Amino acid sequence: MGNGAHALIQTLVNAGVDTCFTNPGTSEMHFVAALDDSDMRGILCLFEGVASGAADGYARMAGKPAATLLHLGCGLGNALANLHNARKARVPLVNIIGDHATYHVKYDAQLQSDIETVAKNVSKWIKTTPETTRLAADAAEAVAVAKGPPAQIATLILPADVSWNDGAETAQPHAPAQPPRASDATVQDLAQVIKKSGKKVALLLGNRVLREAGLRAASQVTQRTGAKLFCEVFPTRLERGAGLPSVERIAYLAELASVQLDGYDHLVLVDAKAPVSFFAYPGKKSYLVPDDCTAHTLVQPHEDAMASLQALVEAVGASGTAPKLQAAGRPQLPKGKLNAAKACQAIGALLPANAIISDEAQTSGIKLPTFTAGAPRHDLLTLTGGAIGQGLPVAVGAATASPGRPVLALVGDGSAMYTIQALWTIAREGLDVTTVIFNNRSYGILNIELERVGAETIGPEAKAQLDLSEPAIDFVSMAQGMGVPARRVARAEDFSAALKNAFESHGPFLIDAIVPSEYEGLKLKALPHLLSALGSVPSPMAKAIKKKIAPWRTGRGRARGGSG
Ligand SMILES: Cc1ncc(C[n+]2csc(CCOP(=O)(O)OP(=O)(O)O)c2C)c(N)n1
Ligand SMILES: [Mg+2]
Repeated sequence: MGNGAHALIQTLVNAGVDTCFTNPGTSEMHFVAALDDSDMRGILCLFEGVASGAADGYARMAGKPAATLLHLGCGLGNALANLHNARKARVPLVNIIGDHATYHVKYDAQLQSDIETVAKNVSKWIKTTPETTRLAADAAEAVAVAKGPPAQIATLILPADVSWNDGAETAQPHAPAQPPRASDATVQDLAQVIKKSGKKVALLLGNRVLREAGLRAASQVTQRTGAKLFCEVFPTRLERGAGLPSVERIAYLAELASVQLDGYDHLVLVDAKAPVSFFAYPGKKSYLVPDDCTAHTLVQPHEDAMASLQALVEAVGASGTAPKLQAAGRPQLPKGKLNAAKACQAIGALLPANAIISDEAQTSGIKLPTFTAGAPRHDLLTLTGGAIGQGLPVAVGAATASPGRPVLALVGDGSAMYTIQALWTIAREGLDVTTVIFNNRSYGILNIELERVGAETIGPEAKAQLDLSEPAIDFVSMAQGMGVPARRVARAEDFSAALKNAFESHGPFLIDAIVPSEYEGLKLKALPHLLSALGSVPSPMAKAIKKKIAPWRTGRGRARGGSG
């Protein structure tokens, strides 16, 4: 029998949780001390939001939880935005939060706070272990709950004396869950809906069916029945590229999403929620399923999503149908003054096989789906919960979980500044992460939003809240200061050369890409008017306008902006 911390770590490792993103303090010192004796890998992050985002990225790629180690309520609070993103990503994650010793709580010492209340926002399963003998069992339960289904965040609060006292025994992992698949009645009903002739049907794919097996199965259904394939706006992990079925993402801008969904009689949700607008806007719709369209749910969160989709394939008679696969094809290398679209073009031209893209490029990534559609197959990880500062931490976790796979983090300059400390962890761990900062010296998306919400006057003080140009942020110095080699580029040829180099050499590199904002001047002024017009013009005209705003073809790419 050892102390609580040893038993806790051994229990986590036994249950497959062998990676912990840490930012410890005094109350976690026994956990830290016990790492040396264990098979747990501790990875230090210099801000809790990096640790939580990294655990999210890890889970997306490893398909199993990592742990975070955080310091009391304040440390957990700092981790919250990326825990929120992880909750929306529906990934498994185990928080270990150190707390004061049980007998110390009553003194209301400086760091004393209500940890459970902080955790409640992101975690349904929260337990403060009151004594050492119960710690290992609680840890085993935390991992089982986190794995689900549904996958979720479990938070184990660990008083310091529970951690340092002896008397703990390691607990065995729970048996893996055996989730049921959707009922036969549901599957048969939906098969009838999809096959009903004369009705327009679309499938909206989400979360667990966006990997190869799910995409192939869904494509079999649509190839057999003529239904349309969409996927949710911000997927947790989407496999895409040459040789895989391509799927059109629902647009971030609600007005464009409405055009995409216009005319469908039935929307079949496969592990996805019915689409809603990111925000409410005066006079605009929040719920984006058209009024005369019926939404149907194939699979519940606690059920087996893949098995349910497979049952649907059989029920519509598509078992023998070949899925439609994306052909290989890359764009030319761009030339001249760099802009965001050209950077995306270069990425499409140079992306290595088996890459993982952590996409927080915001407005600068609008052309990314088109230019990478026929690139070698890759995984795309996106900003699931809209809380920015996630792209770099997710890249840390994805690279940790996937040694041997190149990771590309695409990050807006504004977003990068929330969790820039991630670069230090990337350097320290020697992770193969290439970072592109889209340095448009602006909260570009918010310029669009400011026009879009119908603000009456936009004065210099308002504009200053969205402007990052003075002083200009020097990402090269910051990267170098944290051990990441870096280069600033303003021409397309230099961007391509830097990117090629970064892909060819293992390890971290950062490109500070100086680009203009995608939406400026007349284009910015015109956008809200065009978007408003979409709701009141005939459908073919709306589709034509959407093509102008988002010119890439259905099925090859999609319209998307950022997280507003
Ligand atoms: C935690 C959090 N804080 C603030 C915001 C509001 N917000 C959304 S996008 C954005 C600016 C993004 O700027 P950048 O990353 O430079 O991308 P750009 O819009 O310039 O393409 C902000 C501040 C948010 N979504 N989440
Ligand atoms: Mg920006």
